[in-house]
Amino acid sequence: MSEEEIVNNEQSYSAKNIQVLEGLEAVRKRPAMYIGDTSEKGLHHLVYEVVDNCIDEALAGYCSDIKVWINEDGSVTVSDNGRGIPVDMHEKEGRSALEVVLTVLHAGGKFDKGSYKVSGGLHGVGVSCVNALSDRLLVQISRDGKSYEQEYHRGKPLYPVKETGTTDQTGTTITFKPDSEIFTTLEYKYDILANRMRELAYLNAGISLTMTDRRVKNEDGSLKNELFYSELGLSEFVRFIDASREPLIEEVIHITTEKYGTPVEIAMIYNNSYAENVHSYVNNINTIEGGTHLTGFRRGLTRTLKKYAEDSKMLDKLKIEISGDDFREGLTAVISVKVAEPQFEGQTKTKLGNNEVIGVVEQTVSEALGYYLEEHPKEAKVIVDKVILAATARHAARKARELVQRKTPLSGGGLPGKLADCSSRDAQKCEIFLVEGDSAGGTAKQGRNREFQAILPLRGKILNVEKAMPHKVFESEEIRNIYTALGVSIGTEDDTKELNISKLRYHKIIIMTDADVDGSHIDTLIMTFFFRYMKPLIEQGYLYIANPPLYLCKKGKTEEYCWNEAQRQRFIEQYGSGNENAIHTQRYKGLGEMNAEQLASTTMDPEHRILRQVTIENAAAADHIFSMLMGEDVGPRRDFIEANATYANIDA
Ligand code: 0RA
Repeated sequence: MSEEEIVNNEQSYSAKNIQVLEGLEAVRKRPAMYIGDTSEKGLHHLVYEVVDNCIDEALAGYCSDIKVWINEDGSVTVSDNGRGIPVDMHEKEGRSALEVVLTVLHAGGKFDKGSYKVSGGLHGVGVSCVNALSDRLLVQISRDGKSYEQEYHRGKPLYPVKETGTTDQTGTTITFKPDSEIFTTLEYKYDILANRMRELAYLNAGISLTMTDRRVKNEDGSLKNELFYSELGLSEFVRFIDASREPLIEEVIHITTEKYGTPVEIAMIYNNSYAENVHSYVNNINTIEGGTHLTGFRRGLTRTLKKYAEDSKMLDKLKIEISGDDFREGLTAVISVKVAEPQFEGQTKTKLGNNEVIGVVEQTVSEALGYYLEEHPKEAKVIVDKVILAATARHAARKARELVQRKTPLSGGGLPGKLADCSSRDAQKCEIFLVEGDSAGGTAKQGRNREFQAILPLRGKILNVEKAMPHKVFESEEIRNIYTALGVSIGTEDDTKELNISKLRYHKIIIMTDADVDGSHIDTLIMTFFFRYMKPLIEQGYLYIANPPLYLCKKGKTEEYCWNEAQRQRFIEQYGSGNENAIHTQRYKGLGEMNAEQLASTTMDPEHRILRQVTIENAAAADHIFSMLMGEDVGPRRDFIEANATYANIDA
């Protein structure tokens, strides 16, 4: 359809079609409107957008293999073995269908009649957006025995589609280099992309996704490379998330149906932890704010388990009420629905709004889980026992929690004795350092800017919340101090686990520990606590890790702090003419080895420090990792911190 036709056709005069009229110039003018933002997130979003189109091709039944490469020059290649985007001439437009798909907003699915787009990126913007935001894009098509290609610069074709040879394959390969005029960073992170590929593999059983990093060689000379493929889909996803947890039932409960035309897939298992780990997806998009599918799941679960427990007289002796939360303690589940016309709501547009989906999922769960419980009385008893245990523990936790709430300052009083508070009351400007040990805490107190920096020393290792019952967590003095100091409270009258952060006293919460193995373990313990008990603070970007230097290098009067070996080598080059022995290196093992002034200038002062922000790119992957980290192995723990705490001099 030509642009003119759209204008003249009253029927198609919808907001969606008006957008079709906009050229790609609109995307370049307001990129954030189309891909969320122009930072690291948006940069990676470009890849998801292209891959989602390949997934659509796979879900339509035409594609089995998707490959992604990060190239040496920073570009990315996404390749599939689908039908290939059509290249035939579009008579009225006077250009190829391929060019239309790549240069017209929302034109991606125009040829796909009948089948609705189940995948599609968060904003469903299509590959034309990726094209608009790329300095260079090359598309290569194999179709009808021939190969074709076309190149673009910032969305504009450099030449018409050209035939390049013959082939017996079919498929689409897109290579693009994001535009430095648009993005604030151009560096692709392997782990971020790999996490998404893994997620997509679990969500779409039977599709293989390969990820290769051409920038990184393994020891044997091969390129860093992983294949993500799942035969069993969500049940394997649940196994992956719970890899380090102890299951209470042997088999994952796996439901796959289509109800009133809506495909629903659910996998769930109970483990012996106290955490609820329910992840939900709509059209392969992680709905981190939940929505109607999650509501339906919870209702179905509560109703079915409660009815089963009552009917089998297992609750007769129980004197306390069971709440909805109790049915989900130790539950790990993934819910994936495909909705033809999803309505996304909420702050980050990741909350499903379609009301009809509540009933769809609730009925699905009720029927399938009801049937499962009848068929598996042994497992059913284990699950109900776990629910009863959760209800009992919740009553104990409530008492401990009330203790926390009483101590939470209502009007500025009652702060923990160990807290050295700052004088400003403007939370946006205020920071709190959670410092390992009283001695480093003392140094930090001396070195801080007391106007806006507060210090809370923590005694050594805080409780491992991954292993402790919730009421034990609330009984821990160190943890109560964190709640009280931050001004954060939990669970009011209705006895939920809802976190109240409206009175948060600091917008930067900075974990500051020694730069050694123990320190990194403490970082992880504290991050785990925040992940499980104060997740919104991480989601809103309030949690950071301080980054103390590893060395102080000296040559005569010249001194320089170094954060890594490369920086130290550079100092040796510059001031010792490459001679290691001409340089004096002081290795800092702990914060305590620095005096107040050194600690302040290297690690605390916003002018000079480097903070690492803790982010959750992928909640399911983080879940897997946090449960894994709590084991004895130090290796993966460090890797995690490196990969997930983004380095950024956020003060600069
Ligand atoms: C438009 C129409 C058809 C397929 C595609 C686009 C398509 C797009 C992408 C993007 C990445 N991989 C892709 N594979 C296919 C239908 C083609 C037909 O009817 O033969």
